[in-house]
Amino acid sequence: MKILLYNPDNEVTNNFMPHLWMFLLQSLTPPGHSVYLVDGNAQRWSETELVRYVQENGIGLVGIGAMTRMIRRAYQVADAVRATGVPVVMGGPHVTELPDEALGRDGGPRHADAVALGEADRIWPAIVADAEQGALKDVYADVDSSGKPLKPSLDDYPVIHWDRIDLDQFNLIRHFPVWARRLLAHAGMTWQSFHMVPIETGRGCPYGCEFCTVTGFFGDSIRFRSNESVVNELLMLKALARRQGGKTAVFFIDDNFAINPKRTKSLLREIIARGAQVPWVAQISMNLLRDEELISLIAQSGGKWIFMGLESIDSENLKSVRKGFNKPDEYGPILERLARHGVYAITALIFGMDGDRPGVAQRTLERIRSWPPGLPVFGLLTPYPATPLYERLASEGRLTRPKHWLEFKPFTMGFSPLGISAEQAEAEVREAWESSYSPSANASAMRWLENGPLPDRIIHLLSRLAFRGIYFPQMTRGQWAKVLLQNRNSILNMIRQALWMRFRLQLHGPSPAASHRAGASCLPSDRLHTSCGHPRFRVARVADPRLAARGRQIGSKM
Ligand code: B12
Ligand code: SF4
Repeated sequence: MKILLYNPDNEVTNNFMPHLWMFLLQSLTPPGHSVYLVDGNAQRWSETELVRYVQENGIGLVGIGAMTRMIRRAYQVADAVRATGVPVVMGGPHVTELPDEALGRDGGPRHADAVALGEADRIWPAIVADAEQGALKDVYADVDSSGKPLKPSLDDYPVIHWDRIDLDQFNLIRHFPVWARRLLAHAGMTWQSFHMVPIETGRGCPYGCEFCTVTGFFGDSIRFRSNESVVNELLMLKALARRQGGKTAVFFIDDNFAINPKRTKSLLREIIARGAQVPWVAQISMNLLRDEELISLIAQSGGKWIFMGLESIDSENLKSVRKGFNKPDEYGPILERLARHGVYAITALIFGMDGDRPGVAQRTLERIRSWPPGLPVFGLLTPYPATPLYERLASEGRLTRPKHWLEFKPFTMGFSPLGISAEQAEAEVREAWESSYSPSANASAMRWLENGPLPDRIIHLLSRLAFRGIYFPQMTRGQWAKVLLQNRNSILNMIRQALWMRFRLQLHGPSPAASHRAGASCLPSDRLHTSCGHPRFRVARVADPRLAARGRQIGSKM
């Protein structure tokens, strides 16, 4: 049977990385079937185009995975496919939380022939077998005889053959503008390809933050892959990049990569010992980053960016969403410690919490400006279905759009906040994005980093330009041209420095900065600069592209 796995586009941004579930299910598909993968973020097909693809390729089963944010789009596609008589199975967090909606058992239309609840690793082969027999059941779930959900062990995690998959469509360099490619080349980064690949090393987070679906979905039991299987995957990717004359970076998509610090350190040590370092990004909660040894291992093993859910700079807010383990007073020192090791942070902040008042953006921005430059992202507190937050707001009668996902509007409140109006909370988010990614904020970040290696700074600038696109539409050439024009001073400055560096190289051979690229280390400078309001460290490590190409089209079809 021919199976199509489809990931709907998110209707807001392009994507910087493929979605792991498709590759995982493909690896878990029993022999004898052909699996086609289409990521709607790369192949922006209309329903008609997708249906044509299904028909022309004789697809017998379509699998669609989606988070809540993409579910409206997922249902549209599913409806169009089902109308042709091809069965659709849906999986992922949203349908796990609301299976009746997808199956039309809540009074609404039916969108799926079957739904897979929770982790589908072990139930996928049965779904495929039933579909082949034309005998799909409504619901598939990995449960024991008493109906209790079973969580797959990751001990026998399948090999995802990235080296056999045509990753060309995921090559982010292809989508870099010419000036950026030249800039990278002048700085010695002459890669033919750059891929960001998702790898999971473990599942689960026991913290149970009120707004998060993870503890409910994966359970609070944490499971890990063996170090060996993760390191082998990294080595495979590294060899692949070498063969292609390119670069691969990895996003460890575990919800909390250091949830068991002992195990994380042992994995990082093994990465270092086996020479499996690639530039990587991971999500780690800030309370786990107090550990200097962990940070040092992160840096040595290739860690470049850590995604941290800081959520709020107010302790009371954090307590109100069960995230009191975040200590706002520690944010600055931890971010500075990371920066001293050449590791920077993507910091997620949420507005609309019960303690927020008008002016929350300004207060938060002031705090952010005192930190080393990172990539802040701002959102509104969002009641995702089946979260404790959803239940609380529903019981308090505060949900204004109880099915906000069916009328998805980015950066729009779904409930009435307590100390601020919904409109004001939305305006605060806008202000925070506007200010954080303004040309002057970008220039200030570049000044802060000016003693760091040039490749680091180029990547940082590209990342800033791309991250802006999470809030402000940046999907067309015209929109990009405007952003580039606005940031021309920072860009020209970087081009000047790249040319100067090349000139010096030709004249004198490798400079100390170039030896950093070769992996030399140096200690943080002891001087503190305050000319632009930030403490400044001399950073020895070199970053490679990671989230730099957010806002590009990628996709997979095999
Ligand atoms: C990586 C990731 C991202 C990436 C996504 C890009 C990418 N290419 O992967 C980035 C960083 C961009 C991202 C952003 C966001 N994310 Co996110 N993300 C994740 C994360 C950490 C990992 C996803 C993953 O690959 N998991 C591993 C795979 C194997 O698990 P899985 O996808 O669930 O798939 C399994 C099952 O669900 C099932 N399955 C899935 N699909 C299908 C399909 C079929 C047919 C079948 C049979 C089975 C099946 O089988 C799989 C194997 O068991 C998850 C948390 C998590 N651990 O899952 C959050 C998560 C998915 N994200 C979440 C959220 C809320 C967001 C944001 C909205 C946050 C925000 N406010 O901005 C944004 C929105 C992004 C966008 N533009 O649309 C929520 C979603 C909750 C929900 N109900 O929708 C999650 C669950 C985290 C959370 N805190 O609750 N995210
Ligand atoms: S620490 Fe992160 S993954 Fe864990 S429950 Fe909280 S928000 Fe979710």
